[in-house]
Amino acid sequence: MVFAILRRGGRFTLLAFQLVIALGLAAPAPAEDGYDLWLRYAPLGEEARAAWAGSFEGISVPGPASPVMDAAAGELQRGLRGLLGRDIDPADSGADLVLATPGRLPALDTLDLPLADLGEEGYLVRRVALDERTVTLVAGNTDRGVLYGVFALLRHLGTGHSPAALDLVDAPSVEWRVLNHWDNLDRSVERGYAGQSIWDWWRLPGQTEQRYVDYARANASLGINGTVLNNVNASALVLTPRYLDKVAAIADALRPWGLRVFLSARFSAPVDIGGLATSDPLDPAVRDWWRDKADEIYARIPDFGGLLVKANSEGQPGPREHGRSHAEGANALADALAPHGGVVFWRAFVYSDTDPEDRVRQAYTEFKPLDGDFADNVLVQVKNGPLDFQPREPFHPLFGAMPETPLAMEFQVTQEYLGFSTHLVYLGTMWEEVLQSDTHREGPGSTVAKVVDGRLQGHALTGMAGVANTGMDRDWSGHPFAQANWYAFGRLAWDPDRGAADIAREWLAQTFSRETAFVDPATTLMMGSREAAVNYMTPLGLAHLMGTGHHYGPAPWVDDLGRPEWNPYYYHRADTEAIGFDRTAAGSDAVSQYAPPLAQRFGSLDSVPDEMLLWFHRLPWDHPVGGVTLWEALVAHYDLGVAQARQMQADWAKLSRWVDAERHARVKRFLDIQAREAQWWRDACLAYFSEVSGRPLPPGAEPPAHSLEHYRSLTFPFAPGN
Ligand code: GCW
Repeated sequence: MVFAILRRGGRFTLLAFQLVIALGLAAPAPAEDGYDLWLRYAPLGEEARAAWAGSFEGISVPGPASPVMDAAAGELQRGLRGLLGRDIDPADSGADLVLATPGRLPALDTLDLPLADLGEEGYLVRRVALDERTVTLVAGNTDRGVLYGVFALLRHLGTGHSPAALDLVDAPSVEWRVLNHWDNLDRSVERGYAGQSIWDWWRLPGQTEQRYVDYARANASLGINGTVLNNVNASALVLTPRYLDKVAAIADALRPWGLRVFLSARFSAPVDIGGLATSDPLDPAVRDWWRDKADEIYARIPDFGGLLVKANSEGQPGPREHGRSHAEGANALADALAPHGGVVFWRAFVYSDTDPEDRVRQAYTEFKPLDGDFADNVLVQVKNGPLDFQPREPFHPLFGAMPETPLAMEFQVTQEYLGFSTHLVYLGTMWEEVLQSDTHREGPGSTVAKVVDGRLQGHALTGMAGVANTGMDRDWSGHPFAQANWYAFGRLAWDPDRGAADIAREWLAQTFSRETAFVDPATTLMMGSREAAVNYMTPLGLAHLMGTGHHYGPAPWVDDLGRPEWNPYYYHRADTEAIGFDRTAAGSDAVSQYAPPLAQRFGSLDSVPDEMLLWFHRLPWDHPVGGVTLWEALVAHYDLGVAQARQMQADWAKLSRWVDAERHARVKRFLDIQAREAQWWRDACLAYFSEVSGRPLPPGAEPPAHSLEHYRSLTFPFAPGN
């Protein structure tokens, strides 16, 4: 009964609350399905509401109507309605909440505001005196700046901050903050674990969905300003007129939220859909074709962002077939986009299927000599590590090593190698670790973050890309906590120096509950989750032990595939003597691709961090690690990973009173799967390493639940995302 009243809200809510408190019960949160993400705008408590009483009586937007300002004002009304429980009037004048740019409200110039430092997308939210009244001003130099300011204001309230602290001034450090969808035109999603693609290509352009708008709102709330709609393993069809009409319809839906559309381009498109005999980037007909194509795109989408290209990688066509370099390939497209202000993101994720060089060295070998050869509107997009989105890798050695070229960061939000959307793995910590790594390229303190945001080497064109984890699942990302990775990506793209813990707290407060008694332990749970996954999957610098193709579960034994680097065995090389990949000068010498202080640190057994040990070194099983043998240390790490996964179950169980029953139960079931799979990972890997090393498990260690044959026999047809 009490619950029914609560759900109905309105006047009975207070009464019901009092009743609940009187009875000493905790009020259960109403059922939620996760669709609203972190934009739930759950009601503030009475005290917090009271603190905001007298503010926000009406919204005024001086100047002409615009889609972005309409979006901003509408979101503000929606948010304040949820948070404060009252409807805020849209009013032309007399309102105490003013959304403005200097162009819209010339009086701003008299207020001595730091607008000059805010660029096109920065914002300022502050109490100011205007026309002899005190108002809350949300200002930017453009409507988009104001939109981001509105979301900052709502975040301020939504995370429980007080009016006294309301002075928000911020601008993005990175110019292009972009999601990459690996979504195919048939709505399958490569490495997608949250259902079909949200882009309903078949029904477009006639039918656009509310989901597109809600997707754009979510991105805008984080400051994400671009989205690449289709997979980098691209079909050239997306560049045909029929599909460009569909793309234009999506662009129209996203535009009011400051989100610009990009496409992945297949390098051979001039042949595939253009009827040309070649796609040689230096061929004049090919260059004309790309120019015409750009004109055709911009005629439909005047603010089109540009093109993303995966070339000469994993079977994709590229300039190499024509004897041209990646720079020559990128520049052909860049020249076509330049007159329209478009950019090219050219991926550095290349490794050849004919090259015997250590796979993790190949991108650097190929791209480093091209520094300075790329056109001004090209960003080279580099994955965070030199292999492929592993639970842990060192940062990619290209960061800092191409001073003449803007390098965009590519993170993978979707959890291809991290338990799909079944495991709770907060990636904020991983990304913080990468961004705060010191490249030492321009002396100490030359962090990857400073390379990416252009500070270190003086680039204005900058970018960060995140491979999206969205799909048609009601909660967008498949796992309630997978939403946190989308959130963290957006916040780090805006400011690569933000801390992962802060971001986790912010997300938790808006997504579940603002109570410290919830946020503190839940933050601890999130912050430890990635290390847990490293421990139960690939500890001590191991990598790529996942099942081939689908990347689900352990398969370190695979060693019989056509190409060496397709095999997990390639990465660990375990035998009776030793385990690990020798990347020192005595081995593949991948260490030499890092700046000298790091090459030395990683290359020497005295200084290499344990987390990177077997990434850089091949070592005998008895090698001492922290007072025990390497074999014992490996077993201990796997055991720790399992213990950590179990601890997450226990910790989450304690938080039920703060979370609605639906989402709490869903997370619980996922954590149960995760704990079982952690055990599976541990057992399968230890069974295998025990056999190849010829070493029994150390005394006291729990024997694997099954034989190695059992683990080897498991197959996973229809694993998602493959
Ligand atoms: O991580 C690997 C994936 C491929 C992906 C590729 C890439 C889109 O296994 O599915 O292809 O990287 O980043 O291009």
